[in-house]
This record gives sequence, C-alpha cells and structure tokens, in this order.
Amino acid sequence: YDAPTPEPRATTVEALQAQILEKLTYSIGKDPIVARPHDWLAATIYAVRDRIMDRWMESSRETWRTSNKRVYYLSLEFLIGRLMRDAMSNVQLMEPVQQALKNLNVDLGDLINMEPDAALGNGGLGRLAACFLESMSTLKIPAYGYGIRYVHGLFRQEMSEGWQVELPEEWLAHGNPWEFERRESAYEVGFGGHVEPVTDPDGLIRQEWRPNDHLLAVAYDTPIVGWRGARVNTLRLWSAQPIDPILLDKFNSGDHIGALEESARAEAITRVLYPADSTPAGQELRLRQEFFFSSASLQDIVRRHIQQYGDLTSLPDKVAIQLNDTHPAISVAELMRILVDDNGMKWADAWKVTKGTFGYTNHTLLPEALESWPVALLERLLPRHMQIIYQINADILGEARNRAKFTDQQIANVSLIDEHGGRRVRMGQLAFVGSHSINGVSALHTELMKQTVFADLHKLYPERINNKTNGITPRRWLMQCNPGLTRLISDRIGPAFLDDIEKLRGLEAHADDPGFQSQFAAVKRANKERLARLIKDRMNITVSPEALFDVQIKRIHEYKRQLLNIIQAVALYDEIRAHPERDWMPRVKIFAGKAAPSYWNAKLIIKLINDVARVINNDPAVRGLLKVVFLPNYNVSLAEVIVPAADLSEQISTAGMEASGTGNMKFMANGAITIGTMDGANVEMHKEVGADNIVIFGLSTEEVEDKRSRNEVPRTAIDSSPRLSEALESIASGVFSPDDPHRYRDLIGGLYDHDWFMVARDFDSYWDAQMRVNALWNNKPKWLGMAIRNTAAVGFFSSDRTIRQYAHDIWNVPTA
Ligand code: DL6
Repeated sequence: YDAPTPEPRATTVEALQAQILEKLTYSIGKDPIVARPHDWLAATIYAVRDRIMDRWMESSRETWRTSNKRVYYLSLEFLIGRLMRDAMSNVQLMEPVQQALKNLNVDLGDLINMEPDAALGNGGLGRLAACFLESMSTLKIPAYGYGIRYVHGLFRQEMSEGWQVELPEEWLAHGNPWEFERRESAYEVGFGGHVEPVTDPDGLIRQEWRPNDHLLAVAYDTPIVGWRGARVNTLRLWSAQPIDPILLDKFNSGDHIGALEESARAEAITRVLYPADSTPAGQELRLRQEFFFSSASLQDIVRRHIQQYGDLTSLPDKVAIQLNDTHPAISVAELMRILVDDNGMKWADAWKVTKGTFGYTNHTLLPEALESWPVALLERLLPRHMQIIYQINADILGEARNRAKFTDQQIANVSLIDEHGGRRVRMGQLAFVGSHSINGVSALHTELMKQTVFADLHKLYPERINNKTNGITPRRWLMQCNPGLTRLISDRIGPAFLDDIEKLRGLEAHADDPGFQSQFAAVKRANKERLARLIKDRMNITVSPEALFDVQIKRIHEYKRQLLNIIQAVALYDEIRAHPERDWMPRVKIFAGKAAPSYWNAKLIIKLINDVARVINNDPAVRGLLKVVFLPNYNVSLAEVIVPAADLSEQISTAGMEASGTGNMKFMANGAITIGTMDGANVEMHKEVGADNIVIFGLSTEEVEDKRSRNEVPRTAIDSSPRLSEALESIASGVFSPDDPHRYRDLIGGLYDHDWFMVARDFDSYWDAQMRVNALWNNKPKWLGMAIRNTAAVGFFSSDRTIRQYAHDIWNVPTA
C-alpha cells in the first residue's frame, strides 16, 4: 500500500484547458482545427476522468488496508444515462470545465447533450440500480456494481404513423471513454456437459462439473463517483468473448464463416438487453446471460476474497451480495457449487455461508413477471446447478414438513419446483431460501409480498422479509437536472441541503411566502419554456408554457394505466366542445415511454395516444385549451428535461400493482403535484407530504382485490357514467381512427368484459380528482404552496436514506 502515487491533476481552468487539448491531440489523435464535436466530448471526458482516478485508487487501497466489508450489487440492468455531467458535478468541476471549453470555443452544454445515454436497463429497476451506485459512493460504502456490458442497450423508439418502431441502440458507436477494459480480469464460464463424481486423495467423493461449452467473461470497469468525490466505486460490466477467436482449422479448410461461429455464439450473449420489463424473457439466451454474469461476478468476488483473507468461511463477514430481482438468482446455486465442489466445504457450512452472504430484493408481484425456468433446460445447460437446487429443495421441504408441520399444499407453495404444467424451477423461491434478507421496495409492496407470493415462505422464515422503500439520488434528479431550483433553494435556506437532503424541510416555512412563490414559479416557467422548445423542435407542436403540464412518463403497461389518462383526455375534449362557455384552463397532456416489443396492447395504447393527439391538437373547437403530446424515445436524458418542467405528475397505477415507482419521487423533488392512487410509494408520499398536498383517487388495494374475487362486472360502472360511456364509444367506434375504425374495438371491449386493471371502475374518481386539480391550478398561491411543500418533503425519498437502511439492516456495513 506504500507504492508511490502521482500528483493529483490540477483543477484550475488553465490546467483543464491544457489537458483537454493534450487529450485531443495525444489520446484521440485529432488536430483541434479538424476535431469533430464527439472528439471534444471524448477529450473532455478523459480530462474529467483523470481527476477521478486518484480518488478511485485511494478508495480501493483503503478497502484493502482497512479490511472493510465490501458490498456487491448484482443487477442485469443499470440504466445510467449520461455520466459526464454527473461526474463533473459530483467533483465540483462544472464551472472550470465550462470555462476551459469556452476558452477553446466549445460549448459545454452542447457536449453534454451529445453524450450517448448508457441505456443498459428497461425502466425503474435499472434506474434504481444506477441511483444506488451513486449513493453507495456518496456514503463511502466499498461497493461494486456487477452487470452486463450490452453492445445494444434498450432499443431506440421511433414513431411511424403513431406506431412504435424499435431500432437498435448504438451507445458504443464512438467508443466509450469512461470504461477501462481489464483483460487480466477474465474468467471462464461454462455451460452444458455433465457431472462426474471424483474421489479426493482423502477418499471423499465429490461432484465435478465438466462443461462442454466455454466462453470468456472480460471485465470493463467504469468509475462511479459519489457526491463531493466522497468515494469512487466500480461498476464492472462483463463482456462475453470466445476462448478461441477464430477456429483456424475450419478457416484453413475453407469454411470462413464457420471459423467465426464460436465467436458469434459467445458474443451473442452480451449483445442485446432483453427489452421486456414485466414479463420474463423465457428464452435460453436469457438464462445464459443470467448465469454468465452471475458466474463471472462470483468468481471475481471469491478470487478477491481469497486473495485478501485466505479462506471462504469468513465470506459473510466481509462480503454482502445483493441480488437485484431474480435475474442473478442462479448465483445461489453457483456459490454453493464453488464452495462445495471447488473448495471442499461441507454442505451445511456452505449453506450457512451462502445465506449469510446473499440478500434478495423483489421488485414485482405480477405473477406473469416471476421468473421460472423449465427443469429440462436447466438440466441441459447447468446440470450441476440442477442437482444443487434439488438438494436445497429437499432440505427446505424437510424443514417445512418436520419443523413447521406444513400441509401438502403449503409444501407445494414453498417448493423450488413448480409442478403445474411442466416442471419449472422458481427463481424467486431459490433467491428467497438462499438469502438472509428478502426486501420489498415500498411499505405496501412488502406487506403484499408477505400476503401473496411469499406467504408460506414468510411463515417458514418469518424474520427474513423486510422493507426498503426505494429512493432517487437528489444529485441527478434535483441538483443537476434543475440547477435553477437548486440555486433558489440554496439562496433561501442555505446550502446545507446539498449534503443533507432532509434539510429541505426548511422550505416549508417559506411555502406560503408570496415572494418565494413567485421565484419558484419563475424557475418552473423557465423549465417549461425549455420543454416547450423541445416539443416544438421534435414534434412541431406548439404548447404554451402558461398551460398546466400534465405528465405521464414511464414504461407503457396496462397496470400503469396510460389508457385511463388518455380516456380522460377524450372525455375532456368532449366536455370542452360541449361547454365552450365554461372557463377552461389550458392543459397539455405529455406522455412518453416505451412498450415491450411483444406487448401488443401496450403498443396499441401508444398508437391510441397518437391518434387522439392528432385529432385534438388539430381541432379548432378546442382553441388550444387541450393538447396531447407523445414524445418518442423516452430515456434518462429526456426525463431530465421533462421532470423539472412538470406541474402535475401522473402516478395512477391500479392499486396493488406498482411495487414502488421512482418517477413519482423525481417529480415530487421538482415541485410537481401528484395525482395518484394509493399504490406503491405513493402511499408513503401521501404520508410525508400530507393529504392536503397530493391528489389521491381510486380504489384501494383491498377494493381491487374484492372486485376481482367477486368477478364483479365492469359494465355497471360504465353504464352509470355517461361521460365514460361516451368517451369509450367514440374511441371504439373509430372517431380517432377513421382509417381503421375497428382498431380499438377489442382494447375498449376488454374494459366492458373484465377490466382487470380497473380503468372503468376508477374513471369517475379520476375525473373528479382532475377537476380538483383544475380548481387548485386556478388558485395559484394554493398551487404553489403545495408544489413547494412537495419539494420540501422529498428528503425521505433520497436513495441515500434507502442505502443507509440496506447498509445497516441487511449488509451490516457502516456509512458516512
Ligand atoms: O424497484 C424499482 C422498480 C419499482 O419502482 C417499480 O414499481 C417496479 O415495477 C420495478 N420492477 C421491475 C421488475 N419488473 N419486472 N419484472 O422493473 O422496479
């Protein structure tokens, strides 16, 4: 640890300017006269990156020196977005870099907007992982994120006549200046083959897996810097490569394509992110991705641990591994294999070590989203792991029968093997039994977990389930995306909130101050003007910043109920035309989000939003009082522009179905008022901000459950609401789709038939809530007071709070 270190790089404008030029010339090989904007971007990132390096190395040295416990966050998704502004802002380099570039005639804002989004995730789960990484660095937790370096992240969404079209995303097209390839950290990962009993020199028989298919996992490291450079942790992403890049014998015999077959097969594993977030991908390639990154990560973790501590019995004292959903759940069997087969540990000891090391986070209760794999597939791809799973299952079922006296039904419920219609391994059950902690992501979700998917496992292990309500990093989602508001708050209550977000509570005292309200309104106005320009540029739609910006941006899913929102738009359209004499307030309904490519109804809802938008936006009778905008290709960077400009945040999922939501928290931080159901983290938002500062509507979880269990017919709700019937009738009869009048017949028909997502039954309550919103909006001091109180109350939803709770309750590591 005494090795010399170079002098840290200077952070003056002059030094930065000189180094950006040096990077451009000597690392990128471009004469400044001919350098293209992306060359300047890369040069600037290199210069910024250098200023993080020394902290990165110091962070790692410190962990070795102090023998502190390390946390590993295993996630198949990290929805990072852009990194440059985040890194610069966290090490206070924004201003000097901006000035240095200005001296070079380059605009920092242009470069920031040019950086591609690292979209290695689908939605909430992946974005949560990215917020957690930043908070772990901020709280000085020695941590690693482990995932996959997909060549193509989440698809690019384009619109063709209002239909979603998916195109490949190319974030690596110009290289990735943030990453370091670590060829020395490469591990072999096997698939297939067979298991052989072998006799040790001391006469013991153990099982040995002999895979017949091998590939290499090569590490790429990205530094993740915490607020004020507190610590720099590593995001290690694995790339799959063949052991033999080319099969020379095949090549020499003239089979030039066949010679590259192995290469193509290996690289296919990390080529594309699966684009579904609420249905399991189900294909063999997905299971290969899951095992590939789990195995490489565990080999890396075990190697580091042995290097530092010599043996594996101390693993739970020095290592905490968090499984982000079930995607890395196969790790439970892989760690058992490494401990028992490769390291000769006794089964019972290995099981203790495994449970002591893993924690598992569940992110959804949707039955269709719970992963399971056919036994036959697992047996073929991972034969030893299947044996291990059977052995674990035998132990658990024995315990259920003998200790807990479970009935046959309960035993079937806790079994790792689902026997209904073809035997399958339930990954949630595997993750649960192999972990000492299982957490949900909001208070309501955790309670429902105990009552539904894991009810019997919870009876068997009542101490394991706990709640960790999600959070967002206030650095990206307030300070960076809304510098105007950040400055305003700082001027008013001082800068302490930058380091302790709970201090935002100090704003409450100013919520009704007219002077502060008008400053707050001015910041919002500027953010809305920026969004209005973006809408004009991208969509050629003019929206007035005077209007209420009513925003629903998130994945498109029936349970998230974009359909409810657009039906309300249609009803409002009818009402505006029927009562032109009323004092209507202008409203812009803004939507954005991607649909899973195979999710027909979600794609149809996108088309419906676009069809409705076309009609309403072009109808002179509306007089601009209502506009509907669907912004294509929703991603982190677009969210960073939309969120600060929102007045109203739509969080309207069917109660009991949104595990937490994190978009809701981002809007709250930026002073939008939530219209929402009592679902996910909305419940806790309602508590934090108070009932007067949030607009709640709709059925409760229990009421939804009750209506479903009684098979209650939705038709009554529709028949008793003329406003709803009329809106549905117009959509179903083709008013918005004259080119194909039956386009929405089945979609709307579903609301009459079963209405699983309670769109019809929540409609009137939603309408009333929207009318309450109108009244509030018309009383500007009231509205602004509520908006300010939302920002003031967001402290609880910082991912720093969430990570502190993980650290103290699950990982047993100290935090700053
Ligand atoms: O926990 C992060 C995020 C929650 O905020 C969302 O409510 C939840 O839908 C999402 N879950 C997933 C996994 N879904 N599936 N499968 O993305 O997690």
